[in-house]
Amino acid sequence: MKKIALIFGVTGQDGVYLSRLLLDKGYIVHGLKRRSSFFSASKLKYIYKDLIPLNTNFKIHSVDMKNKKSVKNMIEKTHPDEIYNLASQSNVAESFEISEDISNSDAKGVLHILQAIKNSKKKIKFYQAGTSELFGKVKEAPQTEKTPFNPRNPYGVAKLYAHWITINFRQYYKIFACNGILFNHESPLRRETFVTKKIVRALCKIKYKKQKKLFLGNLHSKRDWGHAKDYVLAMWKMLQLNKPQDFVICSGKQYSIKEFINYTSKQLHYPIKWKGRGINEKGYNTKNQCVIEINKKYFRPAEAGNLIGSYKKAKKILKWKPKHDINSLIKDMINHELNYKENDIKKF
Ligand code: GDR
Repeated sequence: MKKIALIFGVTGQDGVYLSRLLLDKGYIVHGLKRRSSFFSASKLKYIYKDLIPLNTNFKIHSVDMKNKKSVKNMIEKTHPDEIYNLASQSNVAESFEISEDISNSDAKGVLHILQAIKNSKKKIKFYQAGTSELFGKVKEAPQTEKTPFNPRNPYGVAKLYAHWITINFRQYYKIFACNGILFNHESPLRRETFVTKKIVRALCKIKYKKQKKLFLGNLHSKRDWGHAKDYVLAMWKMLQLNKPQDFVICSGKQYSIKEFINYTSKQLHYPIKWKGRGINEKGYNTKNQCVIEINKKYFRPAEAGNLIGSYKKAKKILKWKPKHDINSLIKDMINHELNYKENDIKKF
C-alpha cells in the first residue's frame, strides 16, 4: 500500500521540494494551496509539466485553512497517513501590517488541522513547520530545543501558538505530532522578498548590465542559512520516528548579509569593494560604480537577535545533518538564475 501525504502550502519553496522527495519515495501526494494563490504558477508548472505526466500520484486541491470545515473535508477526502503543514504567511517584515490575517492562518489554521486529526478514524502523523523566529530576541546562543522563546513580531507570535497547540494535542490526545524549528532555508525557488534571492538575482543582473543597483536594509544582521532541499528531508525523517518530538533544524553556521554578498560576488567573479560606514556603507564594482546601497525602508524596527542554531539533537536522533554549506547553496541559486528557462527541470 502506498503511503498518502497531505501537504498544506504545496506551492511554496518547501512544498515543492517536499512533494518531490515524497513522490520519489513512492508516496501519493495531495498538495493543498490557497484559493487565491497565483504567484507560484511557475512552480506549479514545474511540478505539473515535468512530474505529473510521468507520475499520477500527485494532485493539487484548494483549501481555506481559516475555515475549519474546509480543512476537515480535505482530510476526510484524502485519507492521509502523514500531514505536513507548511502553509504560512511567512514574510516577517510584513507581519505587523497583516497581523490579524497571520494569526488566523499561521495559528488558528494549525488548530483546525489538529482538531481534524483528533476526530479522524485513521492514525495520522503531523508535521508543523516552526521557525527560528520563535527565538526572536534570543535568550542564548546557539539555540536548541531547550532555548526559551522570545518572538518579536506577529509572525513569531502566531508560530508560537502553533508550536504549543501542537505539543498540547500531542500530550493530551496522544497525536503523533512534531514541530520542526527551522532556521532560514533558501534555494532557487525562494521568492525575491527574501534577502538571499534578492541578492543573488540582483548581482547576476548587475553583472550582465540588466540592473544598475541593489538596495538593501541592514547589511550586518546575521542569519543561519541552509538549503531547503536538506531541510525537507529532516521534516520527513521526523515523521518516521517511533516517538513524536520537536527538532531544531539549522546549519549551525552564521553569516551576515554582507558576507552573503561577498560570497555571491566571488562566485560570480564580480568583485565588490566596500566603502563608508553605517547607512552610508556602499558596494562598488571594479569600475568604481556604486552598485549596492542601503535604503532605510528595508530596516526592521524589531530585528531578531543572534540567530544561530544547533542541530545536535537532529544529528543524534534523526541521523540528519545538512549536505549543503553556504557556498553550495549560493552556487545552486546562481546557476538557477543564470540558466533559468521555464520548464527546465534540471534547475531544481
Ligand atoms: P527572515 O528572512 O526574516 O529571517 O525570515 P529574510 O530573508 O526576509 O531576512 C533575513 C535578514 O536580512 C535582512 N535584510 C533584508 N531582508 C529582506 N527581506 N530584504 C532586504 O532588502 C534586506 N536587507 C537586509 C533582514 O533584516 C533580516 O535580518 C525567513 C522566512 O523564511 C521566515 O518565514 C522564516 O520563519 C525564517 O526565515 C526562519
